[in-house]
Amino acid sequence: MSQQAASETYGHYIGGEWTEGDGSETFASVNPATGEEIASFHRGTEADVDAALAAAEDAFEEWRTLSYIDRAEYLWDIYHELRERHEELGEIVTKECGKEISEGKADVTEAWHMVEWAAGNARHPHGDVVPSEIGSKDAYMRRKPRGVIGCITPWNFPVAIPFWHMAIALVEGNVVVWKPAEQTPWCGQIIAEMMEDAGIPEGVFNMVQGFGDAGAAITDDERVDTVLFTGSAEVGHEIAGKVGGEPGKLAACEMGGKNGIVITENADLDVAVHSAVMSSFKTTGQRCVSSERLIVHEDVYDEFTERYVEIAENIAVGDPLDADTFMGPAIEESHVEKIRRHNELAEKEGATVLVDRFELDDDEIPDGHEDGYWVGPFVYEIDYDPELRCLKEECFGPHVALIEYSDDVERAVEIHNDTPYGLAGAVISEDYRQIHHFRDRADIGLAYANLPCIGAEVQLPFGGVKKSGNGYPSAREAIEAVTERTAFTLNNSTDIEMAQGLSADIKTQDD
Ligand code: UN1
Repeated sequence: MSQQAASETYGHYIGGEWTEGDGSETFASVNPATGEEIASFHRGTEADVDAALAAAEDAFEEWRTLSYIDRAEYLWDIYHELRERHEELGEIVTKECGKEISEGKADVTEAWHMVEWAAGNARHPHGDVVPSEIGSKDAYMRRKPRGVIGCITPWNFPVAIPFWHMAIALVEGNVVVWKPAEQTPWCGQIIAEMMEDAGIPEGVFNMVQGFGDAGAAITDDERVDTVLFTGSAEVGHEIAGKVGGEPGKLAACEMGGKNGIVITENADLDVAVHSAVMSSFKTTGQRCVSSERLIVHEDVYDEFTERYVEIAENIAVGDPLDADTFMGPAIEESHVEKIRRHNELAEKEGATVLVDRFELDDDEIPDGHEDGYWVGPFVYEIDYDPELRCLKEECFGPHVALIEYSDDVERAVEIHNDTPYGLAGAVISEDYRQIHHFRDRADIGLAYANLPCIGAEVQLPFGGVKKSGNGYPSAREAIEAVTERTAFTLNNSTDIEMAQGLSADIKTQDD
């Protein structure tokens, strides 16, 4: 499928074949900036997932016997295609999920970075040579693929995150059954076409389009060895809970955050305002790393607030295909309603609203985009109180609390850590001691200093603590979730000699 979506209804990719699947229902991909339908897709059923898992299982034996480097060759083709089609695919991302065009293109760039990392890593060492207590023994840590990997990916990075999961899983010798987000099936279709174009052997990669029921059919099936999930905390915890009860099965879940930025009395306020605006409003606040809490020292609070509010009042919300836009629409109508509920909750809990552009004026909505899912910034100040739900619950929108603090950075970090989440955060300060305190004591997986808390590069571990994730961050560490380690020991002698001083003498009754 090219950039011109066609009128046919697209299907699933199972066992190397395109299929309409077993169900009769279809669903549409909708452009959130216009409300227009882009294309129609068959909705996957349990039977479709069953067929995909069977195809994957059949393909595993042959795929795992290829060398790492041969498997990576398929991925290099995809790497080149992603680069060659950068502009076109960036526009598709923007049309399907509403991120402004530089973000649409960055999504594709992040995808090829991950493919490059995973395919390049095929030529890097994959285990360790480990010393033995016994001179005649060689000990190694070796890896082998786990088998069938179920991948469930979100709409907000519809090209990048599928490759976070699948590039690594495939190069490591696993087979994949993938369900793209129901909001971004067009990106799913294109990625599946790329896998087909690259000649990935049949059954090694399978895609089932659909909703949560298809996702649950993947995660619940005993043929799945690892579930890789990126998405909402509700779904992620359900998956982690269920899979945790199944011996031998693993779930690596990356979920949301209630991310905070600490702006100390020693902050450079240009850096602070720039970082905060980027963190709260890029992607219309719909990154799992977006910041919804700004924790600002009383000495700089008034100046920071004035400058931040001035930008929030004027930030360009509009057509995401227009290069002058900073914020596109929300993903769907129900998400606009969710953002409304969070804004209302903050007001109910005593917030002083400083910017309320939730309902944009008619003249702010570009022509022809009246049916888009528009929201603007909502900024409020509120006194810190550990009981406040608005400071703890993730909105996933341009919904930002300003919290003033006194005292030292220790106090700011205490407030910062008072959420059930722990994904990303930043400190803005010119004082290295404050920076290091934040680095060491903020309960998060991704910590930044004098930067926005978004925009991680793929070669870093990406993942959170507490409610944000269960410890299998992307890139190198994701390999842990899709491989088994074997401790392999070889005796080079004909004598058997044991470690720990354990006797190897066999004694009989005659001794
Ligand atoms: C997400 O927020 O859902 O760090 C993923 C970033 C991106 C990935 C974000 N590289 O902002």
